Amino acid sequence: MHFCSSINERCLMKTRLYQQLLERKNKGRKSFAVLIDPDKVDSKALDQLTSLAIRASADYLFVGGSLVISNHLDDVVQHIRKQCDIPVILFPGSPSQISRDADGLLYLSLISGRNPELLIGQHVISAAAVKKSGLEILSTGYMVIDGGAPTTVSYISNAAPIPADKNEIAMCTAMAGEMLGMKVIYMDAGSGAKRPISEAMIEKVSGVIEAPLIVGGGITTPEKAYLNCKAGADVIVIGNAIEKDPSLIGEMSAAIHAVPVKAGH
Ligand code: 1GP
Repeated sequence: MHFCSSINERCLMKTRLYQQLLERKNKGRKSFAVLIDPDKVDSKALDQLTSLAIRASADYLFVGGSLVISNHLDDVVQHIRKQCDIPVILFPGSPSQISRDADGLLYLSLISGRNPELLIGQHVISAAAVKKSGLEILSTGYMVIDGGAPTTVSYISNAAPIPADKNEIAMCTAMAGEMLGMKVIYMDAGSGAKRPISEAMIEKVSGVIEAPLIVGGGITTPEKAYLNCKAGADVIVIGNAIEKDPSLIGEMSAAIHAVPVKAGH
């Protein structure tokens, strides 16, 4: 009894990030999320990334990776918090990747796969800890799309990705996720994908859902980021390209924010 009530006290459902995502979507304002993999940054690299993200007016910092071998997720999140007030959203590869110092958590269910562990199993195991964290929980229909080569996520998830040209499967998967109550849909070609998701698929999927649509995986140029947004992506996530060349943060952000907002806003 005591266990349940202490969890509930901590967790008066927060919705600030979700409301902001919805508001931006309604206005047609596109957002840029810089993905930081805790395994790939030391404090110097982190300082550089955060100062570039501040200068470029990046909207979100996503933190996470498929593996997270190192044990310094909390340190990374706390370090970012000291440097800037850009919202930090966890993008976990496993239930152990939780830090209370973040603002929110993409609570991922791998709806493109048929691995029950990643649809619901691990969620049950970690539910009490996640709820107790006090983080804003963004229930996310996570769809992995074939990016032309096996990526860490496709290997680790042990689930087949949606074929890159099967727009109908992607549409129906996203619709089903939304009808099941997921608040956001994330289409991911996987980190470092050879082929990012096509504009045709993004357009089709965004046309059949009202939930904010996050798109990432293999986006390496500002042009591609811009076209993805024009096709209907609401949030663009970029990790690999920025790891290789952090100065791209400015150009990516400018391209994403250059997409015209809807008339009247
Ligand atoms: C991966 O969507 C993210 O899960 C970002 O991919 O690292 O290829 O930018 P990249």
